Amino acid sequence: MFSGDIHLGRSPHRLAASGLIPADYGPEVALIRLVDEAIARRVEAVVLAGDVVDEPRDRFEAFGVLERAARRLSGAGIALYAVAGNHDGDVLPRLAARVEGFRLLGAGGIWERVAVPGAGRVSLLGWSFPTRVVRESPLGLPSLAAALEGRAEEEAVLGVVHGDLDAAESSYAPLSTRALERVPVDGWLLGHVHQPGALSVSRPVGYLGSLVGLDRGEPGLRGPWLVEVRGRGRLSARQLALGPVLWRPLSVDLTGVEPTAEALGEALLDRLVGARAEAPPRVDLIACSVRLEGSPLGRAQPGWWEALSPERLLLPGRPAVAVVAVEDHTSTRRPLAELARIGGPIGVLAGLLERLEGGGPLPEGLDLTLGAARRWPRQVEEAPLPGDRELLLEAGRRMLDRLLAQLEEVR
Ligand SMILES: [Mn+2]
Repeated sequence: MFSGDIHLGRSPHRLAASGLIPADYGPEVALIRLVDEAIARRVEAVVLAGDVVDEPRDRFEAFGVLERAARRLSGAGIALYAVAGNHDGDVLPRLAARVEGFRLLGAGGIWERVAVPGAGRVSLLGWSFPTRVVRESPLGLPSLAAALEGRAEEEAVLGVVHGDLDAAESSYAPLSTRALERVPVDGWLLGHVHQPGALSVSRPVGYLGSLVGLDRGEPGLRGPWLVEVRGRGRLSARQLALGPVLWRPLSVDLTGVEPTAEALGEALLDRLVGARAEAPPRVDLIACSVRLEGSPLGRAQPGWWEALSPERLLLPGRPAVAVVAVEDHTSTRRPLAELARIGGPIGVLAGLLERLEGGGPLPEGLDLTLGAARRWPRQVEEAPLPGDRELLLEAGRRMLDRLLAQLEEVR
């Protein structure tokens, strides 16, 4: 059983505003579930693909959690392996030395191959971050070929490494898909990016994803991957949706709805009940990021929905459903062409948006600003952002609505 980034020590703290206890839905709970499942399924090994620990200051919590996990697994005859990532390049090797039964692969940045006990002819090929920053691809290291020497003809090898796929300039162990594919192994299971890749293929090369979504930037199902090896080149991988919280975007169309807290409450309740009905069985909480869309009746003041406070937007039950964020993307939906004829700032902006919507070129000089916006803040490095055009259109639409509201106020 394989897990991507766990980030022990991090907490989905946003849930506190909903009156929930964040730790109930965090990495520790997710890891306990993984161990339960590994024992129930009698797997041979549990393998963690780096960023097991969020920060060195989290060593105390991580030590306790990993010690317990290792003890339970070894009691069931299951081996526990890990590679270190950019977050825990310093701390994980030290913890591995302290925790009995916790085996670090590729310590010190030197590739290593180990046979998995009890798994027939299956071995793991791993590499660990020796420091928190690695600018060269670990696939260029001479220890890679050395680690593969002496491999038996019928031996299946699974590669496990933490790194940045197809990002040559990355400071976090850049790895190219092509170079990974050239290594004669049966698959690569990677840590780093929190969005899981498509690994349910005969020769998987991609990210395992976070073990549990840590914030709303990680929507969708999360959990460990069950990898079965029936022989060389005969692999199957499937994800087990064990994450206690499911972060999900939820759009609510307010077209034709009065812009009052009352009417919004009703529309929201409908959608939350619907989201609960679609929940997978092991999810305890659905944390929704609501996006208000459409054209409500009449003119609403910016922020009118704030009358609904987060601690009231919680549907208890199993799973519980919480609204953790609301973004107002409702629009006047007056045709841009009509607004463009108004003149002044509204006309200029509407004209620009019209050209953008029509597929026209992005305005010059904006690429630098957008580049900066993408690199900052660090917390979103692992979450996908919308495209440049979409970002601009969203911001422009919002600005246009504000300008129109101001115009109305003046009148
Ligand atoms: Mn990472």
